[in-house]
Amino acid sequence: MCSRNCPLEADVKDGKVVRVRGAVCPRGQANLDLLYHNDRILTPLARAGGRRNGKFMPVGWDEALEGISDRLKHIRAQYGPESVVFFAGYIKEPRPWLKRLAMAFGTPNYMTESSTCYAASSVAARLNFGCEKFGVHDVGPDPLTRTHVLWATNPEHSLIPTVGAIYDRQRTGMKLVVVDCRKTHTASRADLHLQPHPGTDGALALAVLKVLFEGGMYDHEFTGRYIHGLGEIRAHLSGLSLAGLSTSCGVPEDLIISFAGLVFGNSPTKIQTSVASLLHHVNGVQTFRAVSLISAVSGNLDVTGGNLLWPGGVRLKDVTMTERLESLPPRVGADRFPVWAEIYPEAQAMALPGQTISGTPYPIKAFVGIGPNLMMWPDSTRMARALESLDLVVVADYFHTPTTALADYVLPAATHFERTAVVMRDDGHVRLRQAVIEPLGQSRPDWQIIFDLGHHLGLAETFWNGSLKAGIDEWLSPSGTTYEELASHPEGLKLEVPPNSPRKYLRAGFATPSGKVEAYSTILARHGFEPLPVWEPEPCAATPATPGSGTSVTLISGTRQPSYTHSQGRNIARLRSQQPDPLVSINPDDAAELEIQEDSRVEIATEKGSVIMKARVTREVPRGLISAPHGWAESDINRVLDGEVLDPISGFPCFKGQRCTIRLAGNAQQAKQDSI
Ligand SMILES: Nc1nc2c(c(=O)[nH]1)N[C@H]1C(S)=C(S)[C@@H](COP(=O)(O)OP(=O)(O)OC[C@H]3O[C@@H](n4cnc5c(=O)[nH]c(N)nc54)[C@H](O)[C@@H]3O)O[C@H]1N2
Ligand SMILES: Nc1nc2c(c(=O)[nH]1)N[C@H]1C(S)=C(S)[C@@H](COP(=O)(O)OP(=O)(O)OC[C@H]3O[C@@H](n4cnc5c(=O)[nH]c(N)nc54)[C@H](O)[C@@H]3O)O[C@H]1N2
Ligand code: SF4
Ligand SMILES: [Mo]
Repeated sequence: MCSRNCPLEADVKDGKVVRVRGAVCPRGQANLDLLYHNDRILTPLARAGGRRNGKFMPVGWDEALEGISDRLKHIRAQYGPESVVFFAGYIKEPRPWLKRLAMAFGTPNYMTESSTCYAASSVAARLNFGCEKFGVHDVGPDPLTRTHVLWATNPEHSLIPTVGAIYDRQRTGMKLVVVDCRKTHTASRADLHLQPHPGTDGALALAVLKVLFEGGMYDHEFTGRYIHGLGEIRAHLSGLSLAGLSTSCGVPEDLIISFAGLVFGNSPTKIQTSVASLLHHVNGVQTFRAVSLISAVSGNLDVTGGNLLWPGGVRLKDVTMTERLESLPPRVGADRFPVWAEIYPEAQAMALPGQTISGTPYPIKAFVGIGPNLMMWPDSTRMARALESLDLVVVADYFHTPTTALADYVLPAATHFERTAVVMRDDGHVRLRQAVIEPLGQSRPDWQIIFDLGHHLGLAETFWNGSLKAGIDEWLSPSGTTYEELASHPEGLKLEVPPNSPRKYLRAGFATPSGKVEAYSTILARHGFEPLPVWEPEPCAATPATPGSGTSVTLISGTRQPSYTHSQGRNIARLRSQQPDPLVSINPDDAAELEIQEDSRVEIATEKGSVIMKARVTREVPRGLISAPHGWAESDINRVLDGEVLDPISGFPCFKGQRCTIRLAGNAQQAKQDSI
């Protein structure tokens, strides 16, 4: 049900799944409620009557696919193929096929939810180390790890199956450090909790680097031989004062010094970072670069028990036709985010609403989305307006959502029980997860929707004439296995992958332009950005709210909720009963000043809009900070966020750290006045 792809066992009787075993989290335990939910969309739908009025009529697949492909061809002829966007939401499985469709159709505008998730960490890892991942893969401590750092990630809610191992290791002597601007349950169990203001982790990381260098706590040989820009970064750090950095991030100096001492003195140290919170900032890429340099400087990069760099996984053939990108017009966002465009082979979806509404640098006319959710975008009202303005919107989903309401065609997607996919792990474990039942109603797997669309667009051969098996075989061709072989090994196979051995750089250096770890990024310099991982306060989060200043606070949005995946699951009673309402966390002292109590209805507002949530009064958040969940259709926090506050390097939005006001909501205020 989420991208961890935990193995489950399904008992099937008379074509019906009757029981699921092995689910390790609340969402997994609700699998059957999803599969057999009464509200599932089970036939293709076409908009009926007026424009975007939310009314639909059932149509046959052929009619839907012909209608969609005719309009796509027409739009391509009139405005050029680049005016068509193919988008995938959180779901990962259909992505290679969808990108292939976009490239074969002729548009560079394939984009995904990765425009807000993970990809900016990959951009930072490429800039620093020339590799795809740092700190976000291979989660949890290794057996040799002595200090484990959870940096802006809260696995108790976001990586539930992995958290037990962390506490087990802590019990046997491993030190746990949590860097989180909230005092989470995990933070309260940590040996050290550093609590920076949101968006100031870059200042904290520079402070740690300063202490490491100036205290002689660094790997002299590695830094001397393998860091490009060593002199420049050391000079930059010398010019900063520890006291100043400590004030900027709000972490006391003695804690910063203890942290640096553990990182170096209690090695190997492994840093596990968020793929989201650290990067949901205007300074996200530079922050991530500074954080990951701590590993390189302290002698923990690419060592066992520290941060081994990802050596690459199962060998696969690129079936996405990504090489075509070079000959196609520039992608959405390429002009604004040239570093992203150079490193990450997708369009930047955060630039989509602006370009759609303005029509510059070129018009966008159609959007075909596999599980898209307009509430993913900051300033989601603007994203809704953008979709409304298009000539064609197609959405494949399980359920009706605020996004399907704006669609011309809604296509019924089959769930993971009803579709076959290859599931792979970084260590080379590969399994074919076969459909266990036929798709309900007329629903179809996403891959099939994409292959079928390809067929109707005259690309049948490109899509193996509809054969998933042939597509998977081509994809797997360099891997040493086939669809058939996987099908006969339901438990999966362990394929040969490059070994995750330490110090891989000894052979050929790092795959950066200089061949070294780039503290001074030659790629950033070439694009006119500051090449050192400097920290600058975010324009939206320059200062924490002054205690007692009334209603103006800093907002972090989207900390994960254990029972839900993003916007999903609110319609599943079993999950809804666990988390019935959107709860915004507020410090008791702030709450008292604003006469907000537990469960009070409160209004969170900016000039973009406002939402109502229920208050959760808790010391988990410090004064001046509130934390609100995302993905609630009636209380969509992204309505209040500014969609143009973006990291100039990655295009990632500032979901954490924008300013807003909070107060008792209208009728709660009225009730209070009435009772006076
Ligand atoms: N149950 C559940 N699990 C999920 C998901 C889900 O929707 N539901 N989504 C999955 C996805 S796609 C993702 S990206 C991951 C994300 O999961 P995580 O990486 O764990 O991210 P978050 O829960 O957003 O935030 C983690 C912590 O970061 C802190 N934080 C916020 N801003 C800052 C900051 O500026 N600095 C610091 N130091 N801390 C900060 C928050 O207080 C929070 O406790 O979760 C995945 N797991
Ligand atoms: N304010 C704020 N906003 C955020 C974040 C935040 O922390 N704060 N986090 C960002 C991050 S890290 C992420 S990953 C995104 C989340 O990205 P979203 O794309 O918003 O994620 P979901 O809401 O999980 O899924 C979107 C839709 O996909 C549908 N769906 C699920 N599975 C399938 C499937 O197999 N096939 C099809 N066709 N549809 C399917 C669901 O029903 C849902 O309607 O949100 C981002 N937005
Ligand atoms: S973590 Fe939970 S929702 Fe995700 S795959 Fe595992 S059981 Fe399913
Ligand atoms: Mo994410």
